[in-house]
Amino acid sequence: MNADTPVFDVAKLPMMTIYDFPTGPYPARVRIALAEKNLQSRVRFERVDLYKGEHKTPDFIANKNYSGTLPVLELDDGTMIAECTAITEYLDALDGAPTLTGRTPREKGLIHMMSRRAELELLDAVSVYFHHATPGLGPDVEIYQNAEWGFRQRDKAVRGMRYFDGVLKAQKFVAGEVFSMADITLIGGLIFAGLVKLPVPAECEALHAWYARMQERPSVKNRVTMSEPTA
Ligand code: GTS
Repeated sequence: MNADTPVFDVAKLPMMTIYDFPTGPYPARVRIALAEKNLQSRVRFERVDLYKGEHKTPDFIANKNYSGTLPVLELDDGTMIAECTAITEYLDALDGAPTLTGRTPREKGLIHMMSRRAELELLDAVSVYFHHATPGLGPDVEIYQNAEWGFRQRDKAVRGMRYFDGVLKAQKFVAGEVFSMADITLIGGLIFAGLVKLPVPAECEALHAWYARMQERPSVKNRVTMSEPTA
């Protein structure tokens, strides 16, 4: 940065709204990203009750997110951005420091690839297991379940844990030597695995050690309480 570079002032950003469910694993991804970027003060949270199916109402589908999932980011001009990766990319682009999605083309490519891999091989697989092979969000919300598919995805998630254990044996973070969106996605996967009581195999020592380190980060530790009133 030189003397002519404008200083980024968080306080000047317009307020944004996040529609989410405080303990949800996908919402956790955006909450962690917000805290890592120090943007909490520019966000108000609106709780959408998943167990009541508030994310599947015609109004939510039409006006918030066609896919009927959380989280959703609403900008001050009413624009709705869904999908954790898209939201994280938006937040990251507001300011360069610290970067969560990469600085160079190489970093950006690797981070996106590893984050998507953490979704495909772990987080989304655990989610399918939850929705198909457990009571999930309850009978009013889970209108179609396929337990066999759910159990296959559970097994895929455990294979994913072993894959990421191998990755983390060779490098400090999921996409290389710096903390990134890919770490946040994998954290989301392990949060979800914890909620559905799907343990990380004991022999995955590198994955266990990495997760213990991640849980020390204030962004991860305080993710649920960050939306609670402070007074
Ligand atoms: N691809 C989406 C993303 O990355 O944002 C997936 C979002 C997602 O599945 N969110 C969960 C959801 O809305 C929220 S939580 O389970 O983590 O709290 N699930 C409800 C449903 O009916 O699928």
